Amino acid sequence: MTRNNTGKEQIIRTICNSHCGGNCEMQVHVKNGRIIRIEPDDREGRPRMCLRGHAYRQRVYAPDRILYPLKRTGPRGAGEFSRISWEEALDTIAFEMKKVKSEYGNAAFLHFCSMCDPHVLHHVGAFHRLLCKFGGYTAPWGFISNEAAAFSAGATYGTYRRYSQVEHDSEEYLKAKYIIMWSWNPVDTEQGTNTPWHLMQAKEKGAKIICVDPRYTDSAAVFADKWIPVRPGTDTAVLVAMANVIINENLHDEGFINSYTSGFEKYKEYVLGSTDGLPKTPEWASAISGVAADEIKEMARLYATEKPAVLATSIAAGRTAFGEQYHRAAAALEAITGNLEFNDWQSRSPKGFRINPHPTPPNQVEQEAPPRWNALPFRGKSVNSSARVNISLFADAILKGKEGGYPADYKFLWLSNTNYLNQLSEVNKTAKAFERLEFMLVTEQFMTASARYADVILPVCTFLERTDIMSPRAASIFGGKNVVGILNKAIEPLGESKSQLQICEALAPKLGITDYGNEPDENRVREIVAQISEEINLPDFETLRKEGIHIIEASPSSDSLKGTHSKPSPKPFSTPSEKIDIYSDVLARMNHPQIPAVPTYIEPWESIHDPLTEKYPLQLITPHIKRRAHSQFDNLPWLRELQEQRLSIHSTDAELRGIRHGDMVRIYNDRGEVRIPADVTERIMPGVVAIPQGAWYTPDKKGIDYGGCANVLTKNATSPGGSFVSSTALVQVEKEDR
Ligand SMILES: Nc1nc2c(c(=O)[nH]1)N[C@H]1C(S)=C(S)[C@@H](COP(=O)(O)OP(=O)(O)OC[C@H]3O[C@@H](n4cnc5c(=O)[nH]c(N)nc54)[C@H](O)[C@@H]3O)O[C@H]1N2
Ligand SMILES: Nc1nc2c(c(=O)[nH]1)N[C@H]1C(S)=C(S)[C@@H](COP(=O)(O)OP(=O)(O)OC[C@H]3O[C@@H](n4cnc5c(=O)[nH]c(N)nc54)[C@H](O)[C@@H]3O)O[C@H]1N2
Ligand SMILES: [Mo]
Repeated sequence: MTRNNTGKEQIIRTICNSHCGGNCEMQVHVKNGRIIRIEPDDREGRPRMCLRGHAYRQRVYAPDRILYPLKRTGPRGAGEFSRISWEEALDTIAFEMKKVKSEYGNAAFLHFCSMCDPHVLHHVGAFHRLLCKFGGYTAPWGFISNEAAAFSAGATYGTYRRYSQVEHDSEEYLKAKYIIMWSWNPVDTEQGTNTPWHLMQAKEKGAKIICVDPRYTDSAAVFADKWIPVRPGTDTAVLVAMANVIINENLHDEGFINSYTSGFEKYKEYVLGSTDGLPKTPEWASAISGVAADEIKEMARLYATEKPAVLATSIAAGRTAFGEQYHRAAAALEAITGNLEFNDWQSRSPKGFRINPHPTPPNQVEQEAPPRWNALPFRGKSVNSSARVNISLFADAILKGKEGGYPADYKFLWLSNTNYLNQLSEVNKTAKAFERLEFMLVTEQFMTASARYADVILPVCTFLERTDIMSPRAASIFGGKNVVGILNKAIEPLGESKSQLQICEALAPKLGITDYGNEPDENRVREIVAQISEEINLPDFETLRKEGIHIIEASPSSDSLKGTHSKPSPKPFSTPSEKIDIYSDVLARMNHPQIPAVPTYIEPWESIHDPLTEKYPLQLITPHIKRRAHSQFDNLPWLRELQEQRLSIHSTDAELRGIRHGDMVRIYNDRGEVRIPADVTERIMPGVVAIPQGAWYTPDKKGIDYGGCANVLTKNATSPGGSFVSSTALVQVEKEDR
């Protein structure tokens, strides 16, 4: 695995995990220190890397890659920078950090690190350790992707591990007679690399597949027997009405309910309307959601009787106004029909394989703070700390600080592996927040919308230019088995770019930290392998690094939980009742009208009944797109060629506005304006429009975005449980008047 310049071609194995739901083995062909080709793994049953993985070579050698430290020379956001030395960059950062620390204290530092290449060495842990050694910082809480699902799983099962109900094993799909794909489009939106393959096998074996989505997605086209369009944000009503049909027709599974759930009677009262006088009938849900009552009845009956049935509810519908209710209602439906598999979800968690590469002191900023009001007891103490800021509200926190009820005034922002100006809601508001900061540091590979606001940008290398380890984790692609993998370095870092860990190692002494350490990546990875080997059987390091992803065959805790619809071990749930809490005491104690104890439909803000519809009559959703991982890869010509950034709009809505296929349109609301071409189609329901999330915010002088960044239009608000809300926004669309 040594790198040389002898002109011989070498194949180096690594794992691509660039912030999608995949983990794909890569064979990187290197000649004379340059990547000449990237191929997928070709072994039977192994994950096949996608178009983005194939195009990674273009990303590494992109002409717009940032290869040197940069200092801002123009106003924030203008993108005017000049090259500086590492020495100057580190001195500047250290000076500003010390100043902010002495003037405002450590809580004034905000640091965020997202999920790209989320491995052990070059990820959040490296920054966290540095900042904790520096006296602490304000960290975020809340998963951007799925906080609603995590909140629901916490309340319902007492764990946040089974946070998404697409986390089913391939075996479950292969056995299923009936599969509901709800808010789930795995053909485009990666959720486990081999998932579409397993779904195809399920279909070939005769499973009936239904797709519930406002869009007729590629997944609906390929897999589904039926597409059921639903109004965004109204899924809970449909799920509750399905429970109504099931209970009224006595199709629920009494045995399962009695053995494994708690609070069914209270849910039944809500569903049948005995408490509020409003039975949650299919007709009731139909008026809310646009789904025909007969469709709801049929889905309910088939789901309750065509067993085994899988309700695969993905997380986009959870990123709506009251998203946690959608996940709670889905979990309740699964439980009352006994369609819940237990075979995997404890073994899924690689518990016990705690990697502790470096001792890290506690984060002083969080030490004394009490838990936040909506903390769930099953989450870690630091995640529950009221000193943290909800990730989606960080711009609001910068703008309002202590006066606005936040725990501190925020002065210094460090973004690593994230592009939050582009990726969190209300770009124009976030831009204002960035302008207020005393100092902003961004560690990046590209001049993103966020990086344009930085005072200093540090160049980060790609995962192909560093060594790392994928720590033991469960992967649905391997039937829930735990896996471990080595990410081998294929080439030297380009230009003066450095890895995340190298950056922290270089900055530490400038901050007066003498014990951060400084060691080659490979040594650290060897140490970690040795550490894991104490707990589980692993091949030696050299074998492991040649292998790519290593499947850990025997999983210590899985034996007792194997089998088809096997019953769980006596008390697998850490809820107060030690059962599946359909009624949750923990939620009841929060005593908040919008966090009810049983799953409840709550009308979203900016719904079709909002008076705002007079100005902005269309509901905007912002799905993920195949050719990008969020904002990543948007700048690569190979991928741009494949899919244009367009607004999907139904032909009747387009006709009403004189819009023809391909016309440039204005999409706007009070928060901003985007202009991109229209895709006039019948593959989206009337009244709903879609902009694929992640396109690079590219404003003109008036602030009109021609890049197609959906978050110019989304609202900066969280659900009561803390979910990022990216699919609850009203807009108007009209033809661009040139
Ligand atoms: N190619 C690619 N794959 C990715 C990513 C990527 O950026 N690109 N991102 C990865 C990450 S980090 C995440 S979190 C996951 C996200 O995974 P998801 O959240 O599942 O992905 P989305 O594409 O946003 O949404 C899935 C489907 O939900 C539909 N939908 C939107 N709103 C609603 C609603 O209110 N109700 C219903 N029923 N359906 C709705 C959309 O039309 C879409 O077809 O994807 C991962 N995979
Ligand atoms: N409207 C709307 N907005 C959304 C969503 C939505 O559905 N709708 N989805 C949300 C979701 S689920 C998520 S998870 C967030 C994602 O939000 P982000 O995490 O901000 O999105 P990315 O585009 O992945 O940004 C990663 C950035 O890190 C840089 N980077 C720096 N170092 C590295 C590195 O070592 N490796 C890699 N690969 N990149 C590095 C990349 O160049 C890139 O600019 O977006 C959210 N935003
Ligand atoms: Mo995500």
